[in-house]
Amino acid sequence: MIRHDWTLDEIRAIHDLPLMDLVFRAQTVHREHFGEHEVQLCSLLSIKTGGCPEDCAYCPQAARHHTEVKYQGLMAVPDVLSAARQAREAGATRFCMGAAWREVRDGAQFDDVLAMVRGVKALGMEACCTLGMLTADQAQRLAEAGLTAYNHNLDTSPEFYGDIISTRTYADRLQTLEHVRGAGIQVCCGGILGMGEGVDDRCRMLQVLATMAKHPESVPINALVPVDGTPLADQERVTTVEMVRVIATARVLMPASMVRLSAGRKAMSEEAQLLCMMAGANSIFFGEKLLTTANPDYADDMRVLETAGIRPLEPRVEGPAAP
Ligand code: SAM
Ligand code: DTB
Ligand code: SF4
Repeated sequence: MIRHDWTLDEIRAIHDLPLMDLVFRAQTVHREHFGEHEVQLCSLLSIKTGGCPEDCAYCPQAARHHTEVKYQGLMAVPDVLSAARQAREAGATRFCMGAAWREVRDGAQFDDVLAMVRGVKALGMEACCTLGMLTADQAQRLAEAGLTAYNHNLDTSPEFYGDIISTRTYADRLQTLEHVRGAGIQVCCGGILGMGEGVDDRCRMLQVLATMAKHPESVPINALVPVDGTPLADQERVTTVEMVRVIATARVLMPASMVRLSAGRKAMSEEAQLLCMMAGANSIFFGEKLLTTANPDYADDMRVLETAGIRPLEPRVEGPAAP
């Protein structure tokens, strides 16, 4: 049964269960909805990098943070599609394109992004974008281009949000998510752990997600990658158990959603990553880079999955099969 009325107390009680009970419960729910030992491999590409006017405290791409990220304007459509083709050959079934924009603006650049979406879909992959805020009309145009999902994270609880971002509000975020939903595009929405938030903030964020009229189909859980030059550069890393608790809780609350173990894997041991998968994570980003920061080696990832008997998810989207 999928519930949409979780209270904060209920969520906190699940989160705080003894770890064995929590992981057992999450595993049980996971097996009811995802029978196979499968993990979806997604590939991420930064199609426009750096120079962002927003002030997200975690982000190396904010212009006001002096980081090593180099500005790069919107990539050309053929270059993006050749990266997508390579990702498909390496086993990705979903290709996610990220742009360091505050919001989408209509014009030639957005038209290019629509062409990228059409091209990725034509390769037989799921297409996902994260481009900042969207209007209802822009969401509609992305839907018409065939976009599978739109990523727009809440990042944290409504209460802690103001400590992290001041240039746009929680309500702005929720509105973009409504536009995505309204256009019939799948919602990909999650957050980041390790920004100095409390356990209640983590549970509150999960509550906002799990009480939506329709749960996000995709819930990325990122561990903060602290980047020099950002205000969060010196944050302590989250522990494995903290990650596992949030992933397991997300799995219990949103049984049918893909829970994605997203940023931060590079700093996690293989065993820690496998524990996250046992707790309900069923997708990872693979490839040497996330948007601007490092990700584990491809060969290492494949070895870990293979030794654990975890299979990469087969493509499910119609379109030409991978060679
Ligand atoms: N500019 C768009 C936006 O913010 O909606 C899209 C790109 S933005 C980089 C996508 C997401 O990446 C953010 O919402 C945040 O959750 C995640 N992210 C960014 N920097 C991160 C970091 N240093 N560690 C973990 N996650 C991060
Ligand atoms: C998400 O939640 N995590 C991805 C994806 N959505 C776009 C991004 C992670 C970015 C990590 C920092 C970087 O590499 O710049
Ligand atoms: Fe800009 Fe997105 Fe980074 Fe915020 S997270 S600074 S909106 S690129």
